[in-house]
Amino acid sequence: MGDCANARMILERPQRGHMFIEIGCQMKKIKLFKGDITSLKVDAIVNAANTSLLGGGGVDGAIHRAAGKELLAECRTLNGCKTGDAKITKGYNLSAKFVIHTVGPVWNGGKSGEPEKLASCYHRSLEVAVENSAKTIAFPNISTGVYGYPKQEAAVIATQTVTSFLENNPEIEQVIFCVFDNENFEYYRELLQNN
Ligand code: AR6
Repeated sequence: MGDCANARMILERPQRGHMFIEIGCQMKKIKLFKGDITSLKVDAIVNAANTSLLGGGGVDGAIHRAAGKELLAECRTLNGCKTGDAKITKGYNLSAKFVIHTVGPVWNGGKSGEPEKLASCYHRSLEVAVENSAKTIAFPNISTGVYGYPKQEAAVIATQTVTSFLENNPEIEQVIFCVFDNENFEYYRELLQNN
């Protein structure tokens, strides 16, 4: 973990139910945002997809709806994606230039490599971002919806993996953790303030 001894939190005025929290970790490179990831103006948003990459519910459905049909057309050319890996497309009608599609593990009790696969999602997504010169990236809480990963354990893996990647890859300027529910919001706020 980096030197986040000076961590501080700035609560910005919530707008239309959205809330940004700025944490003084990693030279303020990490932010917490509560709301819809498709509303974010960043270089890349990450999609919690499935191995087909052909769309689904949850955040995947929201991203495909907001990006438009061209996103699905490009996804069809990618031949799917393995769990823990990530592939990139354009963002089409989104404000984000790119969508990085990653496939989280389905929770199966935790002894089937789920933590390593979830960490790999965050790590590979950031590697793909660097390869494509994306400097600002927003992540949803991968696997914590339909795939059933316990939210607190997932938040620990997400924050640790991103923090350690940022330590070694200064070209990434900002990572936004986009939470959608209060439970995840509280877990992330706690973790980001205390690390
Ligand atoms: N913006 C940000 N976060 C969202 C949004 C949104 N618009 N909508 C939902 N979330 P899930 P998974 C949060 O189920 O668990 C799909 O069908 C949601 O509250 O979207 O990785 C795929 O095609 C939760 O915290 O993804 C796969 O089949 C988080 O996003 C499967 O679901 C992830 O929930 C993947 O399951």
